Amino acid sequence: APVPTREDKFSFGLWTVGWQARDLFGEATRPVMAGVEAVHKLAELGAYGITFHDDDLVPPGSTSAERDTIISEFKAALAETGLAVPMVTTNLFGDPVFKDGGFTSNDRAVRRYALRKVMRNMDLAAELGAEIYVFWGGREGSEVDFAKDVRSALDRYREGIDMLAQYSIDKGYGMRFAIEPKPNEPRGDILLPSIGHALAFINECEHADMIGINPETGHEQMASLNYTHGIAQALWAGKLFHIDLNGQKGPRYDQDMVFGYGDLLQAFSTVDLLENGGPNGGPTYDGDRHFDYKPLRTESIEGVWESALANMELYLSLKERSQSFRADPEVQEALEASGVYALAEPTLNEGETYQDLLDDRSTFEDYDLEAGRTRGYGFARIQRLALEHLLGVR
Ligand code: GLT
Ligand code: MN
Ligand code: MN
Ligand code: MN
Repeated sequence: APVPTREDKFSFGLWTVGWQARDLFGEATRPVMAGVEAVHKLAELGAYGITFHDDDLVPPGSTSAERDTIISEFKAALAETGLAVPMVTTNLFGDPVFKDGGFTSNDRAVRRYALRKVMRNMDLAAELGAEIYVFWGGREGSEVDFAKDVRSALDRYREGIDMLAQYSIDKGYGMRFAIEPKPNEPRGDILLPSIGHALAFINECEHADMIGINPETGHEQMASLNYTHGIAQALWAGKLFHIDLNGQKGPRYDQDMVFGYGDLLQAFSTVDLLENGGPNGGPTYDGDRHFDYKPLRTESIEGVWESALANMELYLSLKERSQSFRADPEVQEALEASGVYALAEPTLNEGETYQDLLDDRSTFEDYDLEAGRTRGYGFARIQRLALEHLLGVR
């Protein structure tokens, strides 16, 4: 299998490899992992970066002296290994105080506390050189429709994001924000449930230019949405600021499996898009390839590192397969024959007006409708070739 290196820009949340596997039905099956241990082991496996929530790194309730010690040891480990901190985020979901949300809690004092918690952690993020700050509003939502005024909640959400954006600007942090959508869990319904909702929300923000999204594979797939299509639209809008890769088997609870374990074919098209930018090229994603997964609860620490490696290896394998797919002359010919490249051609000629179109009898009056109706597109061939490349049987 291909060996991950720093240049591949893989990163992991401290909460992923550090997950103690406490779930809804059972206690933790693994001990606490210190940030320093994660840094060393991830660097050893070939990762580029580590990310964290404030509370992953510094356990809630720590004194400020303890906090300082943890941070300085963490920094020393980063310096020793060369691991980067490309992204940082806030835990606005674990503490019972956030049971009705952070920025959108019905309780104003909670909302003000949430903003302070973020600002404090943004200071640390800036100190560690993080350029991306993620907002996953897992508790922003409701179970009871009548108990949450969604329009006011969105006003408060925007107010919070706008204020924090101003904070980053005034402090000279130069951060870019990335909002992470999720349809449900832990709330019955979460605000900004999909990529599309998040993109529409961003357009209403004051500093929209510095706000993008952090879409997670499984979160879109929980809603039966096509993740590759979603990130393609985010790229198209210039909003793919960060990414959470993992695996999910269709619409069920958030599984957070290793990348590729779930809809492998879609993982293939995702990697193809991220690495090749689509058939006609175009802008693609150049940030860290961040894995947000949970090592299986059945595993001891060996299984944790096994699964961390699996994420990176699978990504690299799919990258190789996507390169062979794109380089295959038969694939190129099939894409050509199917009009995949030709879709990049504007529908109207340069300078052509609707009047010109109306005057062009070949487009309607003389159009060979029957030919359009009966033609085949040849997508079946592309489907077969893609599968063959994915399986490595070509
Ligand atoms: C939490 C969530 C993830 C988010 C993390 C960032 S926390 O684990 O399920 O999808 O990316 O807050
Ligand atoms: Mn998830
Ligand atoms: Mn998660
Ligand atoms: Mn995530």
